[in-house]
Amino acid sequence: MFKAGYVALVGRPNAGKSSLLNAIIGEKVAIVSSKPQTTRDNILGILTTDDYQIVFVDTPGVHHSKNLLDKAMMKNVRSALAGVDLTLYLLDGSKTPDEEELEYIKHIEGEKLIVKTKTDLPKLKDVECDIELSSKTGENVDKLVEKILQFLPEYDEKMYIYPPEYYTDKSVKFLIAEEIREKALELLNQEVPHGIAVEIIRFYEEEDIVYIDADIVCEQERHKGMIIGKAGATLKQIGVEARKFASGLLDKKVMLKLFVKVEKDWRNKPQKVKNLGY
Ligand SMILES: Nc1nc2c(ncn2[C@@H]2O[C@H](COP(=O)(O)OP(=O)(O)OP(=O)(O)O)[C@@H](O)[C@H]2O)c(=O)[nH]1
Ligand SMILES: [Mg+2]
Repeated sequence: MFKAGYVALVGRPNAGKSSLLNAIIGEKVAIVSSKPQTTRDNILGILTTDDYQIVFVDTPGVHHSKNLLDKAMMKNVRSALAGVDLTLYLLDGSKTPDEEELEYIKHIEGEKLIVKTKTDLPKLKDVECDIELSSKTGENVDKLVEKILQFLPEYDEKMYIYPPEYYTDKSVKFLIAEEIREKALELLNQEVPHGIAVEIIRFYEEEDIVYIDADIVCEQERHKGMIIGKAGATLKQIGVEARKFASGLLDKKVMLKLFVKVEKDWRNKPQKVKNLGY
C-alpha cells in the first residue's frame, strides 16, 4: 500500500517550523533565522520514498496583523490549514506557551499532533504534547514521520501528488531570493529585518555560468545604509554567502550582483506585496 497526503506545519513565529521542514526533507527548503516572522508564504517540502509521499506545508508564524504583509501572511496560514490530512502544531520547547496559544491549538480543526520542538535546549515547563523532538540533533524526527503516516490515506498504486524527484514547489529563483534574505536577517539587527524583501531582477543562464541581479528592498534610507554597511562590508558578506548557496544549487558558477533600494512603506502597498509573491 502507498500513502500520500498533505501535512501543515503551524505555530508561533520562531517555534522551529522551517528548521523541522529542512530536517525532515534533508535539503534547505525554507530559510531559518533567530528573528521571528522569517517565513512569509507557504512553502512546500516534499518527502518521497517507495512507500509514501508526504507534502509538508511550512507556514508563516501565527501573529497579530499590523500591516498588509502580516495580513497576507495570516491568510497563507489559513489557506494551508484548509484541506490538509494532518496539522502539526509546533510548540517552542524552550518557551512557556501562553493562554492565547493554547486556545489557538484547541480550535484547530481536523487531525492534529502537538509537536514540542528544541528538546536539546533546557525546557521551561512541561506541556502536554504528542511528540518531542529536536531539529538540531535530529532526535525523534524519524519517529515523527512514522507517526504522520498513520494519518495519511492509503492507495493501491503509487499516487504521487508531485513528481517523485521534486523536494519543493518553489523555483530556484525563489530559493535564491530567500537565501539572500536569510543572510541579511543574520547580519542585521532587530530593527531592519522585518522591512526587507528580495526581488530577483535578472536571471540569465549560460552553459557554465549564471548571472543573477537582485534588489534588496528596505523601507528607509537609514536601513539602506545599514544593509550596505561600512565601506560596503555587510552587503559584500551577504553576497558572498548567497552566491555560495546559489552556485551549489545550480551546480554552476554564479555572478551575483546585489542592489539596495528604498521603497517607503512597501509592506502596506498591495501591488508590491503581491509582486513579491507573498
Ligand atoms: N537549539 C535549537 N534551536 C532550534 C531548533 N529548531 C529551530 N531552532 C532555532 O529557532 C530559531 C527559529 O527557527 P525557524 O525554523 O526559523 O522558526 P519558524 O517557526 O520557521 O519561524 P517563522 O518562520 O518566523 O515563523 C532559529 O534560530 C533556529 O536555529 C532546535 O531543534 N534546537
Ligand atoms: Mg519559518
